[in-house]
Amino acid sequence: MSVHPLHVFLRSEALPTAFCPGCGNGLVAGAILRALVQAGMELRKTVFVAGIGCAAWIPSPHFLADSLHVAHGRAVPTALGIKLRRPELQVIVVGGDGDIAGIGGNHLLHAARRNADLLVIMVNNLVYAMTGGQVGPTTPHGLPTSTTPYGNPEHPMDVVQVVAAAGANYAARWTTAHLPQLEKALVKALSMEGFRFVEVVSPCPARVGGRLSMAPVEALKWLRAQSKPVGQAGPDEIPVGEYIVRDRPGFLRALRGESRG
Ligand SMILES: Cc1ncc(C[n+]2csc(CCOP(=O)(O)OP(=O)(O)O)c2C)c(N)n1
Ligand SMILES: [Mg+2]
Repeated sequence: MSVHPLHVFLRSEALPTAFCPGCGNGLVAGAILRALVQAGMELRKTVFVAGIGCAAWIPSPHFLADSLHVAHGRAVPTALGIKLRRPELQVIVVGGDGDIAGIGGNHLLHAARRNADLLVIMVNNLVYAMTGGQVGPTTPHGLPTSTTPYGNPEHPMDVVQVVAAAGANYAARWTTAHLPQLEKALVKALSMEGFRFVEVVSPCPARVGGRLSMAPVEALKWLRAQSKPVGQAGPDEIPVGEYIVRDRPGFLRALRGESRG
């Protein structure tokens, strides 16, 4: 039997995965590992931090790397603490839309404002999936969820735009139907300092109604057809690409006074 080359980065006891059939989290996991290899990063010099939720299970239990599971929404401040104490480590946060933008939204905002030297990967499946598909900050207007059975009366937040406006060095969105672009974005983000944010729109066939509950291949085709470059996307389309690329000094250099003059 042939063994996939990325197997060296996976904990064998975590396989087969607990993710549902058709979940996008496996695609995101593969993209992260391939990007780390392309960027020449060593897993032993990488620390993953995750809060709570399905997406927060991408690094732990799957990756053969140091990883922390912390309280819901608190991955970003925990990761910043690690980075401040061990600046030589690449610190990567992985989590869901509910964890990162909902429950941890205030941490996200201020880490971006500080340009904290972290890479944050937010898997946006449009709902709080692990707990049953409740409405969240990224749920599209009108989408039925378990807590809005007649359709979401609220409008979603464009988290990438918010993070870019708050002061991040890098902010981009792709989907699980754009894996080469996603990998390229992650490789670029890994080479930069400061706050880097990559959102991945991802299907959840188990907990999301509407189009993302379609059969996996159909859902990916729909995601691809629905995506338009940033600035060209209509109201019901998904803007993909880079929102901001800046080279302001990151938080660590700013603390050392290296950002002045
Ligand atoms: C403080 C706290 N509040 C609520 C929960 C319940 N909870 C566990 S997972 C989860 C949903 C996470 O959603 P998201 O971050 O979008 O990840 P997904 O499961 O969709 O990948 C919630 C609300 C919790 N564990 N802790
Ligand atoms: Mg979610």
